[in-house]
Amino acid sequence: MTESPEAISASSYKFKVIVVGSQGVGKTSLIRRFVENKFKDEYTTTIGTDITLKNVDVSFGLITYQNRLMIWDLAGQPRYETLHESFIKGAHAAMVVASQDDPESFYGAEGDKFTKRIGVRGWIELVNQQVHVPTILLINKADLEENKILDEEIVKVCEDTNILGAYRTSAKNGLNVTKVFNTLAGMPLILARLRYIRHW
Ligand SMILES: Nc1nc2c(ncn2[C@@H]2O[C@H](COP(=O)(O)OP(=O)(O)OP(=O)(O)O)[C@@H](O)[C@H]2O)c(=O)[nH]1
Ligand SMILES: [Mg+2]
Repeated sequence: MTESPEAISASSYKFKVIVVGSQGVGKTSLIRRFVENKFKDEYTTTIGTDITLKNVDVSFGLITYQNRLMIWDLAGQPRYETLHESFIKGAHAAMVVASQDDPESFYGAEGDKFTKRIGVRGWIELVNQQVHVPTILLINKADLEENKILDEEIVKVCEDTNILGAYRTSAKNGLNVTKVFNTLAGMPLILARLRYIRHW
């Protein structure tokens, strides 16, 4: 079951946001762009899990919430799949990332435990086994000319799953990165406020 975000005060909450997706799609780079506004061309694969904290204010008109985001970044290698359970547990929102120049990161690929890739539908399934949370799909590396993932395919995946929205992003030039994180940061608030409604 999905837990409500932890209230720090009446107008501030602590959320866990998980970022999942195949190896090398840019998960760590997207987080770095959002948190530090920086980008590195060199690739250093994530080992296990990294956690980054970031305060994000979300306003609905006159009401502002000061949220503390705990952004969990999971290594994309299949051999880390045993970590998934503890990684996903307690999440309040999720981002699933694929890369537009790497169709396997979107569709998945058969293989042994070192080479298989689970793709967007596979990641959604893994997340949904444990929590039901607002989920957004990111098709990253939008700055590259090479684009092997059509809009129709993206829409189809979203219609078949619980993905709420999909954005083309670039950690390199910043396209849509802040927008996606800010959008996601507002969503668990809805769940938090629903706790005040009787009979829910
Ligand atoms: N052109 C371009 N390159 C990117 C973008 N995002 C990431 N990269 C590059 O892609 C490579 C992999 O990026 P990472 O952020 O390490 O990917 P990851 O998904 O965290 O990979 P793992 O930790 O191995 O699962 C790096 O060389 C980045 O510089 C982007 O938006 N555009
Ligand atoms: Mg990484």
